[in-house]
Amino acid sequence: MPNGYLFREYIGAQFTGVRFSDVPINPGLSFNFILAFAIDYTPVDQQATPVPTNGVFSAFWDTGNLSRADVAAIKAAHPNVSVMLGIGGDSVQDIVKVSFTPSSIDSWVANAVASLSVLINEYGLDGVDVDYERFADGVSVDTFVECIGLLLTQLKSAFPNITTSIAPFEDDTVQRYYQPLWSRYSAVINYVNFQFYGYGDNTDVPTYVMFYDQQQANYPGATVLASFKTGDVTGLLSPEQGISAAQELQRQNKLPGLFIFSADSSKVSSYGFEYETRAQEIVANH
Ligand SMILES: *[C@@H]1O[C@H](CO)[C@@H](O)[C@H](O)[C@H]1NC(C)=O
Ligand SMILES: *[C@@H]1O[C@H](CO)[C@@H](O)[C@H](O)[C@H]1NC(C)=O
Ligand SMILES: CC(=O)N[C@H]1CO[C@H](CO)[C@@H](O)[C@@H]1O
Repeated sequence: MPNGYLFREYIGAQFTGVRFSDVPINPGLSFNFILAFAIDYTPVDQQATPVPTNGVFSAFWDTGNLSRADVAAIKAAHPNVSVMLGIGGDSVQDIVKVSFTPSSIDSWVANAVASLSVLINEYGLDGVDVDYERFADGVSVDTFVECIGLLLTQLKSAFPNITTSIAPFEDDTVQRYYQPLWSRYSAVINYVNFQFYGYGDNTDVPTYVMFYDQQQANYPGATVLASFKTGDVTGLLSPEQGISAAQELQRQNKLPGLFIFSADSSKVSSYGFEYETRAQEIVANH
C-alpha cells in the first residue's frame, strides 16, 4: 500500500502510570491509541488466577490512568485522535498467559459482541484490534477464523464507523491462524498491525524491507503497518532500526502507517517519547 498518514500506539498494559496526555501528538496525521487490553478472562479481584470466560471481556488496562473521562478528554483536545480497544494480548497482567479458549463459536461470538459493545459504548471507542497470541489445545484454525470473523462482522454492523485490525507476528502457529482469518474475512479488517518488533536485533534496513514484503505477500491486499518497540529490546529490533526502516519503506512509497509498542515503556525509558515524536514526523511529512 502507498504511504499514508496513520500512526498508532499501544497504551495501558504495563501499569507505568502513562496517560494519554503524556504522549506527543502530531496534528498532521491520524493518531490511534490502542488500549491494551480487554481480555475474556475473570477479573483479578475475582480470583487470584484469572480463568477464561468464553468471550466475556473485561478491561485489564490501567483504567485508573486511562479512564472514560480521559478518553473523552484526549479526543476532545485532538480531533485527529481515535481510541481503539486491543483484545487478547500476551498475559493477564503478567499473572497467566492469555489463550484463546472458546467453548463454541456461537456462544463465544454472542458473549464477545455483547461485552465488547458495552466497553465500546462506555468508553466511546473507535475500533478493535485483535491480539490473541496463543490458542488453547483443541481450538482449530477454523474456530478462531469464524469466531473473530463473525465478531468483527457483527461489531461493524452494530458500529458502522469502527476501524478493525489484527496483530499477527512471525511465528508458525500465529501465522497459521491469522492468514486464513485474513483470507476469509479481509472485508471486515482495515489494517494488519504486524508486530515487526518480534524480529531480532540483526534486522538491518534491507532485511526489514524484505520482511515487510513477505508479510505483504502473506496478507495479500492488506494495509500492513510497520512497527517497532520501545523499552527493553534485548535481542530484538531496536527503535533506531525501526525508524531507519520506516524511512526506507516510505522512500519506496510503501509506508501506509507506523505503530509503536508501547507508550508505557517509553514513559519510563531514558529517552522518553523521542521515538513517538520522530515516528510521527516521518508519517506526517510523507
Ligand atoms: C496511575 O499510575 C500510577 C503509577 O502506576 C499509580 O500509582 C496510580 O495509582 C495510578 N492512578 C490511578 C488513578 O489509578
Ligand atoms: C459514521 O461516519 C459517517 C461519515 O463520516 C458520519 O456521517 C456518521 O455520522 C457516522 N456515524 C456514527 C454513528 O458515528
Ligand atoms: C492527516 C489527517 O488524518 N487529517 C485529518 C485530521 O482530522 C480532520 C478532521 O477530523 C480530517 O479532516 C483530516 O483528514
